[in-house]
This record gives sequence, structure tokens and C-alpha cells, in this order.
Amino acid sequence: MLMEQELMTIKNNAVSLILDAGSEKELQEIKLQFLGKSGALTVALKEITKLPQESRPEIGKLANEVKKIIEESIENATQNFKSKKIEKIKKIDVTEPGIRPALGHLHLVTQAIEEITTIFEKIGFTRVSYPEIEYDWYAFEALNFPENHPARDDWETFFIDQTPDPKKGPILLTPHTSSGQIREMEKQVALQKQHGNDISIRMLNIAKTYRRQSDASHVPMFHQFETLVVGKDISITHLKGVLDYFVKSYFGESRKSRIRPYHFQFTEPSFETDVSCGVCNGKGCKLCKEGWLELGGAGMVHPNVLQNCGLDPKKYKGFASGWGVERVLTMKEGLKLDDIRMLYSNNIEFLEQF
Ligand code: FA5
Repeated sequence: MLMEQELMTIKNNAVSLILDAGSEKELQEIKLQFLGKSGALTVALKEITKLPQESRPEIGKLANEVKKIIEESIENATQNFKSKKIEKIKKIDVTEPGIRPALGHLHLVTQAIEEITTIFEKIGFTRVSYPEIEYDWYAFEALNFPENHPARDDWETFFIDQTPDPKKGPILLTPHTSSGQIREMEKQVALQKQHGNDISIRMLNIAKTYRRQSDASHVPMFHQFETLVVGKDISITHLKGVLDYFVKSYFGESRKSRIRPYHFQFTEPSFETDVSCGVCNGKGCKLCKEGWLELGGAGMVHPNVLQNCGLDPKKYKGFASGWGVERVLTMKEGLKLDDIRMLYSNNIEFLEQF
């Protein structure tokens, strides 16, 4: 009688656990708990051998029935889980919009370089690329810098620790894109020697430039875009025309440009170029003070520079300009950056705005 009760308890416990099971894994655990080697029912079955001979068949029959009920209940519940899984798979709606992956975009300096390139290409300029690690000849000497010019010492320029070239001098990181002027003119003169053609240059050199400067308005690595136009009848009006075209294309039709006297070693005359302030329309405000914002340098290629490249200054004239990409970019976007180094800070929250 006792054994009979024990078997009923085992059956009831097993069935109620099976009904509450939340997964196939749980069902397997229940199976072990009751039917495994040391499971409750297996242990109870072993006890049958200790019963008096006459009651063994009846209890044995009952035990087998309990075993069958537990096995069948586990099997049914397992099948239930399996068909629910299939149903779930069947319910996937392939027309549902997917989860949009996070997409990056070009850095805002790269965007500006692309825009500047397109603007100049429209009026026949060709983008060139020259070494970032350069000889002193290209960065200074051929550009008419005197030997004791401050930019030539290592206060502003990064020098490479290598034996200087006997002719071209020390090796350095280009402190400005004007080195590209010399490379371009030397290349065109070499081509002229081969083909006998007249020289005509419309160069756009956009590159990384390096100076030993780091503060709120200076970064040690920045970008400049340099134009060089050389031909037989090039004058200041061409320079002013290109400046005006760039200012209107990049900043907007309503913006004006101006040039004012300045000094560079490699241009004569030299100018600073300005763009009318977009905030006050040239009237004068907190940002610009007098209505104008400074764009960068420009000028007519110095006769010494033409000569250094093998060009006859009586025959050829040219103009050049060199402006900072980071500078025009911040001017255009009206970005009031407390610190220009922000552009290279890898701050995603800042970069995502562009
Ligand atoms: C030059 O580098 C001349 N080569 C420009 C030139 C070319 C004049 C052709 C005449 C003819 P400047 O040192 O002023 O000039 O630099 C030009 C521009 O580069 C500056 O107006 C500024 O926008 C940018 N710039 C210079 N130094 C830094 C710096 N450390 N960080 C960010 N931008 C800079």
C-alpha cells in the first residue's frame, strides 16, 4: 500500500513538473530526475524486489504504467516545443524593414577637399600630388627664402634626422604646399625640353602640411590648397578672378573678395586675400570686426622663383595662392570652434554633425 502511494506521488510530481517546463532542456532534466540511473522512479523500481512475492506483480504493473505516463508526457511536451519553434520561424515577415546599420561618412576635412577640388577642376585646374617629405630646396631655397629665414630653423619646421642631400639640402616635412610650385614648374620645364611646347600651368596642389605649432587656432598637421597658374600673359586680374570665382562657388554668390598688400618671399607683389563676412554681409560684426575674414596668401610668382625653375621671367608670368583647408572649412560652416584641434579629436558626437 505504501509503495502504491509512493508511485502515485512520483507520477503526480513528474506530470506537474512536465506541465510547468519552459523548454526542451528543462524536460530533459525532468527525465533524468525521474527516469535516470538514480532517478526517483528507478530507485522505487529497485525497492519492488524487497516486497513480499504476492504483491510484486501488481506493484510492478503500476510502476510500469507510471513510467509509461512520464515518458509519454515528456515526449508530448517535447513535440509541443518543437512545433512552436517551427511556427516562430514561419512567422518571420521578410517584408518588415530591416535594422539600419550605423553608417559613417567622410571626415569633414575630406569633404571640404573634395568640394574644393571640384570647384577648381571646373575652370581647368589639374590636381597634383607631390612628396610630403621633401628637400629644403623645394620647401625654401628655390622659393627664394633667405638662409636665415625663421621658418627654415627647426622652430616651425619638422626636420628628418637624415644626412642632407649635397644639392637639395636637409629633408623635412612640407611646411606648406608651395613646394609643389617648384616641383610642377621643374616638371613642365623638363617636358618642354622634350616636346618644345609653350608652358601653361593650372595646378591645384592639396596636401598635408606640417608645422611645429599646436594651440587653439593651430594644428601641427593641417591641409593647404595651393594654386599655381603660369603662362605668357598672366596678370593680377587673373588672380583676382580666380579668387572671386572660388569665394562665390565655395561660400555663396553673395560673398565678395578682396586682396590687400602683404609679403611672401616667393611672390611679388604679395597679397593677403579676404572674403566678406557671411554673418554681417561685410558691414562689420563681432566675428569679423571690419566686415572681412582672412582667407590666406597669394601673389605673382617672384621672378627669382621662375628662374630657379628654369623659366624666363621676361617670357613667363604666374600667380599662386595658398589657403588652409581647415580655415576655409570652419569659415564656411560658421563653426565657432573654441579649439581647431577639435577637428582631429576623434570625437564622434562632434563629427556626426557633418
Ligand atoms: C603660406 O603657407 C604660403 N605658402 C601661402 C602662399 C602660397 C602665399 C602661394 C603666396 C602664394 P601661411 O603661412 O600664411 O602662408 O599659411 C597659409 C594658411 O595656412 C593660413 O592662412 C592658415 O589658414 C593655414 N595655416 C597655417 N598654419 C596653420 C596651422 N598650424 N594650423 C592650421 N592652419 C594653418
